Amino acid sequence: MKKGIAMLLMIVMVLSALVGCSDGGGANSSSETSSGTPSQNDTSQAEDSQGVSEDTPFVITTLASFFEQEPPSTTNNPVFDFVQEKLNVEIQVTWTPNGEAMTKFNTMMAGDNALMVMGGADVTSSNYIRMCQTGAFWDITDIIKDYPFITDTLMSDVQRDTSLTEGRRYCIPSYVPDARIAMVYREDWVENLGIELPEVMSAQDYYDLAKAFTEQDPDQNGVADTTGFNYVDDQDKEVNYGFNTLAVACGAPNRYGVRDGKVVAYFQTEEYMDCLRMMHDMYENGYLNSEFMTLGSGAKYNPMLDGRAGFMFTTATNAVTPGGKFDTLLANEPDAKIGYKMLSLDPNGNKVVNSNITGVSGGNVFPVSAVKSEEDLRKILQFFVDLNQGDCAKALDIGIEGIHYTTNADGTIEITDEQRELRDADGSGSIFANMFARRLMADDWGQPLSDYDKIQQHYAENAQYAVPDISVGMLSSENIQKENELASLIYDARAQFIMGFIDEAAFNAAVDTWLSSGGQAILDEIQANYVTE
Ligand SMILES: [Ca+2]
Repeated sequence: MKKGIAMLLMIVMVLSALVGCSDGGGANSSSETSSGTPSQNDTSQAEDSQGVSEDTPFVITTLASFFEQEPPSTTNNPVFDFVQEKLNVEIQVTWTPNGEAMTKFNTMMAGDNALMVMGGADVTSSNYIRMCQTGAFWDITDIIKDYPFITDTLMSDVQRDTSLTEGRRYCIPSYVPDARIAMVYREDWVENLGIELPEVMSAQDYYDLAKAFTEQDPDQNGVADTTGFNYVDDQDKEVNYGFNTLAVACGAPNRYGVRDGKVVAYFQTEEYMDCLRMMHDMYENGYLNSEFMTLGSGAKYNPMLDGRAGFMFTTATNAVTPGGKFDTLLANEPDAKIGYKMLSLDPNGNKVVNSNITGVSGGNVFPVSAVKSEEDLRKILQFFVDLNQGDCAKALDIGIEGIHYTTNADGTIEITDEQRELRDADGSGSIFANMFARRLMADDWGQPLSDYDKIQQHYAENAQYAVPDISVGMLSSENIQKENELASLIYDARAQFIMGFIDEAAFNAAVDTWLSSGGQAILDEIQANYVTE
């Protein structure tokens, strides 16, 4: 573990050193305007050419989404100003709330209002696939080979493949960590019960914890008023967090996998049935919350927030306190402690993490109607590279020296509370959070790491254990639509089995119906595309 972090930091530092070189300056090179002089260092390809430095700024129009109430300010934003000046670009942003990004994307594309860099692409949607097929976007499959930094550093291993459409690259996916789902749990309850949790949790360990949290009065109020597992099944969205994490811990694939050379759906495997039986057992014994079918996305944390439940599977950064998802619990129960564990141990002794269900969540595409030439396309790609290296990377990660941080004599970075707040308030911290392709986490500039940063490090460390959904990027739009149509067959059967309404024979009958109603064609298509990869 320690060794892993050390190794990671080393890699980050080596990268930083390389970046320092290509930037042609020292660690603290000046923040004045781009010199315009190409780097002296000629060790690699097009990436070092600083291709966007000419006298007139290169204009990049973009659709970007924001997560807060208001988009980050683009005026008097020190980081936004710094990047534009340094790289000699003018960025014209059209903002959209994150929840509306895909709609906005589709509306703008349909209305012929495309911008040069469009965010919000949903690579699994049939609409998007059709746009690719009809030539709406630049096919960057070959061009991107000149920018290995983008494919190596700005994409996860899983996303590199899953963001392709019919084998071609149109999209640079947003960097969603391959591994980010964890068991988030009541650490204080574990302490109350004197339980020693293993670092890597087997399915049986999850079961035992759910049982102990239900039966042993972990909140020590003398009343049997707790449930172990805060399970949520709002069908196709959050199901991958809870059920799929346990399924993967039981040794099942993540939605689709390969058995004896054949692509199968996970509900065709014995390991899936092991998981299903365990879930039913937990339901029968009250180790999981009985209202799991009705916990919509707004209510999914409620059993834990109310202090009734002990753990759930969710994004690990939700465990950060304060600022994560459990602040209201902490407000009511100041002694509550939230912990997380990311790794599961499957029956074969492999460390595994359930990866996110779609593999790709949004990304940048380049409409041919807005990017007029390959030269312009290359300028944009080079900008993506430059934005994530050297002084720009540092500005994105920690802001501007003297405004957002101070460098100590020993090279470490000091950030006061006021500076941290200013970086939030002036938009510097969030301006590039969701606009263009970016690195997963901040480089090591000697800055203090927040709890959030530390979890991001675990994401990177654990990516190697991610169990991806192999179907992403492998299906035609027709079959994606078909898959959505058929989904309720399995979701319903699963829920009914967990609640004891149907037996295994009935569950298997639902699987057979799925296969004969189009499911087999889905498996065949994944098989054909997967094997030729
Ligand atoms: Ca109790």
